[in-house]
Amino acid sequence: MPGLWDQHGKGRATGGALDDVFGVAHSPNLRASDVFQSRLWSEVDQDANFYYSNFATFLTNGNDSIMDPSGFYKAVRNMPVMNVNDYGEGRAVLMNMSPQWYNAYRNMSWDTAAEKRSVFMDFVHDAGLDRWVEIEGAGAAEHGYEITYWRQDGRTIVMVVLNPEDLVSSSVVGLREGVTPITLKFDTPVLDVRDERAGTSLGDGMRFDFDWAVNEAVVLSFSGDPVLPGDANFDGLVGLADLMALADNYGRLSGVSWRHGDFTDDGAAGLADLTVLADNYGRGSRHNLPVPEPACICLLLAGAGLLTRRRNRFSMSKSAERSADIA
Ligand SMILES: [Ca+2]
Repeated sequence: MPGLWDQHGKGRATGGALDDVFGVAHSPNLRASDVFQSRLWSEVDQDANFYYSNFATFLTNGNDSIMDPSGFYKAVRNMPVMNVNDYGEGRAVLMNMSPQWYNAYRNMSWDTAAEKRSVFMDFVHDAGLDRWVEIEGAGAAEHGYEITYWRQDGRTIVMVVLNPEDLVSSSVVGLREGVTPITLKFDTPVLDVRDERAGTSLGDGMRFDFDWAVNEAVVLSFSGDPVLPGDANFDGLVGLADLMALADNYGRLSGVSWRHGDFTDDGAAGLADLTVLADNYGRGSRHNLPVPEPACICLLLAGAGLLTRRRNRFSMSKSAERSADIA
């Protein structure tokens, strides 16, 4: 639960609020000497070390930070870098990555906050994982927010939090405050969305607007999982009905929605959308599909054939013509 943790337990006589969840113990008597050297607020002497060329020298020059056996530098020396704790019916994983933020600064220098985030996200993407929800156009605020989710009783619950420290002003003490209008954008539609804080229904869609009090969390939920790419009619399958929806709108350059076959969210229906559908054709409950998977390509070719016939009646886009040529 990023952003919810009193990270050093300083505000509570009994330690961190989630210590029992993570199976660790924050000391309420933490002193500067327990965090690297003597500079509690900054953890390392940034002024003395900023021009060092890599994070290893940055974290050790003029400091006495120690490296965990995993290779990560430790901020709080009596805390583990990582701890896995069975809790209730689940498993809580502590990742104490605070010093790694300085690694990002080493790599990215004075570039924008969003670019600094790429120091982490590039590895995530390389591992084959892509975000399915993000704050659209967050800009410089991007590095500070986290989105997490879990599933419960057939619904997916999504929580958006901000790194609560005030990193904008010269002081890092206290919570960042204010209300920021944001748009949460999903890669594919989500259905029966509820704002769990306001208790209001938000319907179906890919974008949802919130006035986010940044020292609180945005909490929403939706039914099941996000809609499959290419599932135009929201029935949990990617099949012939979806191909027909796209075929009926193929070549339209504006005003096209997901249900019309715009799977790339650009307002048009064309070859890129057909590619998304082809890549996902047959996903869902396979035994319910009208045809076995080997017929998939034939169906797509038949769909392209429909498009060719439509060309005689409507002005088609170049991408549609290309598709017909390929077919
Ligand atoms: Ca479908």
